[in-house]
Amino acid sequence: MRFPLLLTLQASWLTVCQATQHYPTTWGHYDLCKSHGYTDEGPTWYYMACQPEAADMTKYLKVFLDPPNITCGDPPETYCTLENPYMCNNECDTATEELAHPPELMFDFEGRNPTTFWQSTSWKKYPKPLAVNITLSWNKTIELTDDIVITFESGRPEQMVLEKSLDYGRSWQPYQFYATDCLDAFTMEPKTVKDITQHTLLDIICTEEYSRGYVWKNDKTVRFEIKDRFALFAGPKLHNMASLYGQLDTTKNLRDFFTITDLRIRLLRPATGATMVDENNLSRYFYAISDIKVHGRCKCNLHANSCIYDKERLTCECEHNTTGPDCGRCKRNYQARAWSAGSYLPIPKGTSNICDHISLLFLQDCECFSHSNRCSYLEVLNTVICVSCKHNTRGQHCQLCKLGYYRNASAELDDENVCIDCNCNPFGSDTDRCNGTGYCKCKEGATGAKCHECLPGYLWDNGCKSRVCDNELLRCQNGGVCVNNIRCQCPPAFTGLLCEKPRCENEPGGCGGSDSGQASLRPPGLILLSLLSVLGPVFLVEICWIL
Ligand SMILES: [Ca+2]
Repeated sequence: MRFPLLLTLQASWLTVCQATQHYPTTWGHYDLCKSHGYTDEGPTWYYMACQPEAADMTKYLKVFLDPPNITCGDPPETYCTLENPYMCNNECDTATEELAHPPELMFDFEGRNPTTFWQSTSWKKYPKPLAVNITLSWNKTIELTDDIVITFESGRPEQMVLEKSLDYGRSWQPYQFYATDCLDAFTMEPKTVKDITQHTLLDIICTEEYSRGYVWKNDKTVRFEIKDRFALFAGPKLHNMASLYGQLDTTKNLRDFFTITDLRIRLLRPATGATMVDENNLSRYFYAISDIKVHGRCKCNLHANSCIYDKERLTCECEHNTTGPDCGRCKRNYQARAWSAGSYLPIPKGTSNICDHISLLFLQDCECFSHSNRCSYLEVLNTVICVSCKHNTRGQHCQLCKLGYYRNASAELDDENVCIDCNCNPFGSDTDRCNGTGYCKCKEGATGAKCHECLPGYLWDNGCKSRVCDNELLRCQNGGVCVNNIRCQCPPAFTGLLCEKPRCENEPGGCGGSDSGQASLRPPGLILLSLLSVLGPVFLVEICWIL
């Protein structure tokens, strides 16, 4: 069963090889996202940078006019020609299909005679400007691949701006200014695309090339020259696309320059011919556009070779484990490394920069020093962390000690005993945490590594208290009286901090003598108990030892 499958795979690989040979080898065609191949371990995929083919993008746009009622024909109007004010046979009427000029006619199939075109109302409100914005929206990032060509049915406008948006119409930047007199209209020096160099490619110019009046009646088009700009890098006949692709790859500004989500044609002043505006015949002045050409391709960040139009929306068919309308992020569980766009380089197949499954990352980065065998992927940080660290460890790699534990300097990181309990005395220390050498932070009066002892002048009572004695608590033993809470004034027969010791103990012969008689006053066990209640359990060991 396996053998025929391999043959099929091999056959398709051969087809792929043959297919790619049709294209020039000097620059990539980027039409394949992956192909089958073989390694010593068996069949495998090879991934390549890929992009959809360039296409006529006007099929996928939505057009908006501003003002919305600027299209002619409601009410019906008759227009005169610019050249001859007495030739008035151009009728516009939205109610009659043959006489209507809706915006769609800018994008229908051309080649018919007569042409079909959109037309505006005439300049009835002169001298108020006749301004129209025509917005073309794709709701998708598009990379332009050819000149934008606008064909006017009437005279070309005397002032116009072509603008682009890269953020779905939120902000706009000019692409090019067009005027019969650039200085007068936009206070810009007139230039042509020929004045642009590699270094000034991103400069926005004003051109007078496309605004000459009716003398050039056959000049009907207004262009935005994409190919001339490409040629600055790729040579006059675009024979060196590798150079262009290399530039596009490395210069984000350049790439963005040719990328749009929307275009806006701002018609600011219609053609008026060589003369002054004839106020008695304003129906000579209007805009009419028969065709708009926009060629480009879906921007898929070199992660897709096709783009589908579904439910009036363009979407890249993402490969390389990417997703999103522009393949702009890695698919869930494929974020083993940060997303990046594919690259045209090296020519001819580029680099796919595919998104890897995070299990690959797990293998590489799930290092928990034997304190855990489980990792989890944190999308926000694009990193892998150990889960459920044991042996009182914590941290991304279980390389730190839990709070309340400190690092055992003599143990390796993967030792079960790498973290030691701080064991801070809960009464004597501020927190249960200690420093790197096991020392706890003590409260006032307490001391010792674990804060389990008292400084001189302090007495242990669930922590170190500055008072030595207290009459209410009757700390002073055997009838002693507490003086200013700092010392016990003992009756003559007793001594010690709390008068707990019969004085006879210090005398020669001890308390065995008949004159001492102190032992009968309190049984030693009772003394011990009271002592314990004062000194706390910390001294228990020493006391037991004394006993
Ligand atoms: Ca048309």
